[in-house]
Amino acid sequence: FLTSHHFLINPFCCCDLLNVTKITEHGKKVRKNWTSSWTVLQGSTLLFAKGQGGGTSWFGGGQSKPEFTVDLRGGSVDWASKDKSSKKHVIEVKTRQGTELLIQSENDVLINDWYRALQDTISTHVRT
Ligand code: I3S
Repeated sequence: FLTSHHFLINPFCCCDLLNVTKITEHGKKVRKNWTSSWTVLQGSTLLFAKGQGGGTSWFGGGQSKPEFTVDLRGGSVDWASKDKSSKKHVIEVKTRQGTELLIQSENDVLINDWYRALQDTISTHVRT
């Protein structure tokens, strides 16, 4: 759901509440800060919007501007190694811009779907 200048998250799209943290920004390590974020994949862009507790208010509130977006083109996606996090089901996303993110959910079916979707996106957009 796009306007000319901003990505907006359509409340009726399929997005999932996932645990997300940056671990590296512009190639520099940053302190982990796990937050619960609505996560959406739009084309080759991954968008995150802050989760608001119950979710009902968020859905009732119309569109929400994303907290941050990540361009997946030229990036990579992998399962995070044990030293990156003690949590289960952690995906590590690396962008060409030098950002590294961890994405996690306790729901292994959900996280496997996300892993596949991210892999597909990266391989589809690899040459663009
Ligand atoms: O990789 P780390 O530093 O062990 O990550 C843990 C910390 O960020 C911790 O917060 P503080 O050390 O800032 O209090 C978090 O609460 C943990 O969740 C982090 O580790 P996991 O293994 O959950 O990603």
